[in-house]
Amino acid sequence: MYTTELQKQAGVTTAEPAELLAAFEARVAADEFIEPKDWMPDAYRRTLVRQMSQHAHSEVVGMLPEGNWITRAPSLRRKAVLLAKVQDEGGHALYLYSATETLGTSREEMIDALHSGRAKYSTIFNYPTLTWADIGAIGWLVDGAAIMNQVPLQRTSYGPYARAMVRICKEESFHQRQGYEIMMALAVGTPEQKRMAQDALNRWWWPSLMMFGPPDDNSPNSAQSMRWRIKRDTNDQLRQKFVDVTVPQAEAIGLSVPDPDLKWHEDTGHYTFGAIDWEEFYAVVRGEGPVARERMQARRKAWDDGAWVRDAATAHAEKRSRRQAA
Ligand code: FAQ
Repeated sequence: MYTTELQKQAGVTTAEPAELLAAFEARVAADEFIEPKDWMPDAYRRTLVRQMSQHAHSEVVGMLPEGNWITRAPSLRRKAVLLAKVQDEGGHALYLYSATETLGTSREEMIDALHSGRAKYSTIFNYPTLTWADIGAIGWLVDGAAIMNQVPLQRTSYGPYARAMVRICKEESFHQRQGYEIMMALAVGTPEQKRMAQDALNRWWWPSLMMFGPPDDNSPNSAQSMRWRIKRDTNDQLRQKFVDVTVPQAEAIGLSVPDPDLKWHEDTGHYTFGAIDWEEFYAVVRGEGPVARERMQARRKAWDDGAWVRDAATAHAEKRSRRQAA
């Protein structure tokens, strides 16, 4: 009764009641949301904690490359917009950490996994931001890729994750537009500004395509995550959509995508594109990205510097609950 074919397929290692598993699978297949107090297989919970916490870490580490440019934004308007965007990313991390906590993993455990190098975050944030045009490229391409991946996650099977995504997607869409607007302004600026915009596109294009993860035939988690409707599209499907949408945007502002093999196919309505350097991707995943060490040092320092705030908040909460009890 306990070890069934269904359990094996689901990657369930501990004995879990077949009836519960079948009811869970049926709910997922009927597109019902699974909620925190509902029964779920251990492997489903683990997969969610892995993906959601990595997603949260990406948001928080993702504040660093852009935060670096707040003091150097070229005008007050640009500074205010960038400040708001970076704060939004911090907010996204908070919704995602909170949603992950509903699965029984504390924020401290997640942060510890990030700081000790056990947890991943998106490879894209291990590349440096060299010029102001990089801020445009990040908004346009990185937030653009993030939206492509996150719009389907509004229908992911875990309720708290799906609901967090609704607000995140609204904000990401503003981020994408502000980035594209920076690129538009540079593209019609001086020859030097246009060169900067093209240089940023050249450096961020391929890492943005890598954000979607390894190709489907080399993506160990995809099949199960698709079956459980945690992921609604595969890595390659989303990457293709991103290329199809983004190439015309580059053309519209007179920039060229740095891929000599890029080709439009009228019959399929899709582009084909050149080979992605997966060696580079795996090296960055292993922590060998150009600024990976710097990123982790900055996160650890922020955590240590914030210790007094956490201590003060805990002391305040204790004082309040003692007062309420009295
Ligand atoms: N970087 O089997 P799969 C943003 C890992 S948010 C690093 O295909 P899965 C907002 C993967 O974890 C950007 N590692 O894995 C923003 C797995 O390792 P594991 C983040 C990667 O989970 C914008 C292994 O490779 N978005 O940008 C990457 O089914 C601007 C095998 O891969 C999300 O996290 C990568 N790029 O699919 C903020 C969205 N790709 O864990 C600031 C939610 C793969 O087994 C500024 N996540 N790996 O040890 C997802 O949709 C999925 O987790 C994927 C990967 C698609 C990222």
